[in-house]
Amino acid sequence: MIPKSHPRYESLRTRDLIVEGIKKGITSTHGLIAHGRGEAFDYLLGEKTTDFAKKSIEAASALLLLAKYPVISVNGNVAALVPKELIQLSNLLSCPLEVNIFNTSKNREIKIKNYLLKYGAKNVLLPDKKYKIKFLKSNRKYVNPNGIFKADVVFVPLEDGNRTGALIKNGKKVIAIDLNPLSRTAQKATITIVDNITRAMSLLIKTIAKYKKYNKSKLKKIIINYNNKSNLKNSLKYILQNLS
Ligand code: PTJ
Repeated sequence: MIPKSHPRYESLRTRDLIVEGIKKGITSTHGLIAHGRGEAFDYLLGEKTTDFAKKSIEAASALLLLAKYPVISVNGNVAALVPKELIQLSNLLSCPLEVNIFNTSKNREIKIKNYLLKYGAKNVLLPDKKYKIKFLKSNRKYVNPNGIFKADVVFVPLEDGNRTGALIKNGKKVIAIDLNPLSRTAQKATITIVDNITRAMSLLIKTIAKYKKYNKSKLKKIIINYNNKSNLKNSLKYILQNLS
């Protein structure tokens, strides 16, 4: 048990969640490396949600509310870190959660699904080998016909490289959470939230709950006034300032 008074409590707590995820069979061992990479960037960001990330969260909330068929993609790391928040988000948007993992394992896909169902998820989809998105070679190409296959907006919490670009080429809009503003996912997404998923999810949920009262034109204005490229540049400048 980590004492709450420990100066690195939050970091140690999230490390434990990833280790527990591996023990439960939902997180890949590669997830440890991914997590370490994220932690390094979080350190450079001062381990807090920046004003730039807040702007991205506002734009992402508007885009998710305007979407005709949004879908939340779930991998082994996010299932371990934020299971309750993923379910809250899917309930708020009345949209499915879809398991989509990079490190191929049918067993782990089923375990992630069951884990989310145990936490109260209503609709968890698994990939179907009969349905693929184009321009992608990895296991992530397999999708569910009632999920990512027909989605117009895909919410992609932290993950590796090239799927975001492929989803965009398949005509979808992508919202990504990634602590590394230089990653391919961050660079290719329609909206990139450069923040730790453990902080960003609750703010995203709160913002969507607030924006639910807004009309379409107000939501569209929020998106029009948002520029992902300059937001990414500002995140990098912020890191550089912290370094100097
Ligand atoms: O469960 P699977 O098989 O789908 O595998 C999932 C991982 C995450 C292991 C896989 O997608 C992978 O290898 O990812 P990468 O290439 O290591 O990339 C993960 C990205 O997420 C990196 O850019 C990290 O900086 C970022 N990241 C890691 N932890 C967090 C994060 N971003 C936000 N919040 C975090 N907590």
